[in-house]
Amino acid sequence: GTPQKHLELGFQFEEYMIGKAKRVNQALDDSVPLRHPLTIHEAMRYSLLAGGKRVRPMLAIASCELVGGNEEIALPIACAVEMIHTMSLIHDDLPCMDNDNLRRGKPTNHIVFGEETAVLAGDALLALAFEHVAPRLAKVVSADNVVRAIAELGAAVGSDGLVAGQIVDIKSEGREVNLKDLEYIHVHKTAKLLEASVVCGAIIGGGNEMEVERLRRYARCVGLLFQVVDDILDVTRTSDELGKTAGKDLATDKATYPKLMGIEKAKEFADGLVTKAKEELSYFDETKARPLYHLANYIAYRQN
Ligand code: GRG
Repeated sequence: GTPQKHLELGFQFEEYMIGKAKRVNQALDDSVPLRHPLTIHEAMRYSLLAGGKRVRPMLAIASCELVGGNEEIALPIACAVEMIHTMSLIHDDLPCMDNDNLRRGKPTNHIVFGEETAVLAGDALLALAFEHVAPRLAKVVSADNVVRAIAELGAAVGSDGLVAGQIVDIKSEGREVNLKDLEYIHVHKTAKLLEASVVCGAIIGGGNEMEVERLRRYARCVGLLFQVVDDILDVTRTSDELGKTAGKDLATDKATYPKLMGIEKAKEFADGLVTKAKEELSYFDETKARPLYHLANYIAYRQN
């Protein structure tokens, strides 16, 4: 079906997203009270509350709701994945990594607070993610499922997850990157945490093995899709802005999908991924699966 069809059925995706984002932002705000030592908590709050899209929390909540859970029980895991995401952005922006001055339209953490504090703010947010989630989950699900969710989160971060993607990305700088390398980087840097968000949501919501597995496959497609679309947007955005046919990425060394397969093939690849993601959802009740269906569309057709 088309997005319109779902709207006709009375589901307002934008309202859904705005409502969830509000709830998540409030919970994140509460999760790091300003206290001694002031600098570190200011630095953590600065990046955590800098206004990201909150895609990962929304995936966690929607997945939890799909298998029978609710927003309330998904909130701790929703916060945890955003804390992890934020810390990865802080570290990614550091001078020793990407050396970026701007993030989410604001000066990066190390620009505002200095490098030492930015490193520590990232470390503290990573630790907080686990500290925050464990006791709260233990109140609503079995100890077994708490352990499963926490292991899933850990795996998404570590040397088979985000860190793997980042190290391969860094080490491939200045070298020729083929499609297989590029996919490895994106699956690890981006898809793993999206996958953990969805899977943890499903575990907390009480999903059975088959449901968790379907949702994992949905998330893998959406995760890769996220990056392919990002690459495409980089090209179209820049060429729109400059009124040129070639975008920024085509001019730099960084490997991207449009660069390696051409813009048309990259768009076809993205279409295939969104179709596959939706196929995984077809196993679930159509009405209940609407938020995840729309989230896949949102990721596929977003403009930023
Ligand atoms: C995780 C221990 C640990 C260290 C960090 C730096 C690093 C290792 C990994 C890099 C991970 C990274 C920056 C991946 C890119 C992820 C990505 C797609 C970011 C953009 O996400 P959006 O569009 O951003 O959801 P907003 O700002 O909306 O939240």
